[in-house]
Amino acid sequence: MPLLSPAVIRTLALVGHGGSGKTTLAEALLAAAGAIPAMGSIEKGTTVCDFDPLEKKFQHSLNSAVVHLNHRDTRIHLIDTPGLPDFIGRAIGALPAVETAVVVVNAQNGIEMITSRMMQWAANRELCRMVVINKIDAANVDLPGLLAAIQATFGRECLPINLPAAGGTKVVDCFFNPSGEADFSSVADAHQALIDQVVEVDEALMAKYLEQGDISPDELHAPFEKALREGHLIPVCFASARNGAGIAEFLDIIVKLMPNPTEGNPPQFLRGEGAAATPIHAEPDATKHVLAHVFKVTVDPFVGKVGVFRVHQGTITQDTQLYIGDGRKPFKVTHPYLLRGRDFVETGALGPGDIGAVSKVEDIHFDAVLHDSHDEDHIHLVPLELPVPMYRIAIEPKKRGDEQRISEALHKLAAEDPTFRAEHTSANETVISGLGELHMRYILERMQGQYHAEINTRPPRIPYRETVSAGAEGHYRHKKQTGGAGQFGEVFLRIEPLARGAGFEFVDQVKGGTIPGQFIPAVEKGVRQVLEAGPVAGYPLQDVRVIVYDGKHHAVDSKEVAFIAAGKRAFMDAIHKARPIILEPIVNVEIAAPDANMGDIAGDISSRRGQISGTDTIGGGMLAIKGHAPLAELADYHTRLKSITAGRGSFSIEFSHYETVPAAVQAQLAEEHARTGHAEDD
Ligand SMILES: Nc1nc2c(ncn2[C@@H]2O[C@H](COP(=O)(O)OP(=O)(O)OP(=O)(O)O)[C@@H](O)[C@H]2O)c(=O)[nH]1
Ligand SMILES: [Mg+2]
Repeated sequence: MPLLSPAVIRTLALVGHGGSGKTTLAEALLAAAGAIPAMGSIEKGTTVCDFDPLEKKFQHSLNSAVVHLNHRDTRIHLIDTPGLPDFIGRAIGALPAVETAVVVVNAQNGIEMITSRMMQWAANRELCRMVVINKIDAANVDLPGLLAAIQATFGRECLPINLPAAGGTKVVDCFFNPSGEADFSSVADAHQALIDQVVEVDEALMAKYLEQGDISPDELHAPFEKALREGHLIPVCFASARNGAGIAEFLDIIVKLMPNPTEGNPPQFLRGEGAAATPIHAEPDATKHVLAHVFKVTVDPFVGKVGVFRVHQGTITQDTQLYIGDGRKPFKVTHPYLLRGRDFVETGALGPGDIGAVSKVEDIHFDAVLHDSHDEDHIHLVPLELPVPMYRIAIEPKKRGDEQRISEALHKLAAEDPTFRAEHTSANETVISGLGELHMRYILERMQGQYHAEINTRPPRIPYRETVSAGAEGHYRHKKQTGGAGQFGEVFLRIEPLARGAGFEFVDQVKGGTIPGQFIPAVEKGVRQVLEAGPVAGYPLQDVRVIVYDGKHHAVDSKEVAFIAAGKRAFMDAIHKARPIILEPIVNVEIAAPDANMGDIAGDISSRRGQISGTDTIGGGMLAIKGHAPLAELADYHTRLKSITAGRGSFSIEFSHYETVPAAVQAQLAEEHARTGHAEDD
């Protein structure tokens, strides 16, 4: 395949709520364009885009899938994205790869949570947008009502570009057609409304229009693109992926009206970091240096690591050497591929606007910039607004010896998924986090199915700490006489509480060598052993100062071990007298939720020993609610918020500070430790 001009390339992402029919729509478009002999179905697990075994099992897309098809000498790259909230990171991740976001709305369900979110995310990235109302064949749909709701919610710029006709079995064009019969509304009115909207972005054309009364579609092309770019026009079209209504028409709209790579808003890249970063724009020019952005990475057991990218500038051929971000070592492309679901189609060249893939490149990662000149480094995309993974579970291998395999699997899964994280926590466990229960189930199934890692899960431990709330004296004399050589060391120390977050201080105030200088490190070592597990419930001790001020030694029997033991015991002696307490992490919580749920959310947070500190309106009837609460009280918050807000709420937390736990909690933690802690000591 020779290099195509950007003028004959279109890139679109199908986005929208789960079950709206995106994958089926992609299937219908592939079939209508002759790219596949016949449509597969979700129910049979035979679609091009949901090729993963887990997608077939869940009957939902779990990752973005790329297909290309040809229509009227134009190459269309389509990205089918997941609509389930748990997998939304992969849909957001795909937005920088396209000129147009096609928001698919389920005619049966109307506007849903992800519909609104995607309209907003796409607008934030300045993408051209269009709406497809799918499932117009289904029973009990109110299409005029839905169109009105879309206009009321997303603005008057949402204008029908075709209308259902013949009882929803076909659609009639309203842009090129000045008149015709539709099931509702009027083709003539819709035509008029589109022209009025488009000419508004071009004063000269507006004047001509007012004078002549009509304008040819050719003259409207440039202002149409401008209106799309400016968000002044969001075309709405109707379709049924099931009975084929509006599918051929949708292909024509894509080719004739949707922006090619020179007509959209190019994504913003930055050169450099932080405040010093300067914005740069890629130019869709095949002769310039290569600039491509990796928006999807998969690790396939057969083809290895695959990086899927959008070319924004320059040309990639089999001979191109590409650098990954700031990396110094280029790789040779060798096989540039176009994609069709799971199939790789080798191609001669990928130019601006193309979406392609390379395989077996170890260092490639999500959000990487690929370029072909080593002075073009430090370029990255303006960061994506990805949801922060908040659903956390702790994992451990079922079998000893599997640790390495699990750690490798986690690493590979994290490279694929920007909303999945794995960390080793300060409570000394491996915690994985994602966007919800389904997301975690998917990860665990992959761990087991693909990486043969058998694991147990449980709720993550809370990283409690211990400290003291008063000063106290401590003393210990370590004396042992067993057979020949003895052990002797004696330590006097004093402890003082420090401010929250101050950590630990060790002060040597020994005068006159009562503890010889060479043994002070041993005393400190003994003291530090206690820090690892405090006396109340075995949590690390912090915010305490230890001042060693006196002791005794013996010319022959004083040894390092003796002072380690004495330091440790003297410190423990002091802590018991210094009213030890348990501290718990307090986190800042930010919740996005519908206005109407404010009362329930505030009540729920206060029942969790938390507090709301303020709210901001964020549009779309949503509030940003800020507050704080103990981390320990938020273990099931994900589920709770989901039920309070009927799935519309989301939240994020970040560590704020440590505070003393209530006495009842302290007693309970101490009791649990007494019960289980000793088992570990044996
Ligand atoms: N009646 C009718 N059903 C449809 C149509 N399009 C899709 N469906 C059905 O709707 C269900 C969901 O379709 P999908 O294509 O999986 O929806 P999706 O938007 O890809 O869903 P996610 O992958 O979860 O985001 C399936 O059972 C389809 O058969 C349509 O035009 N009419
Ligand atoms: Mg799908």
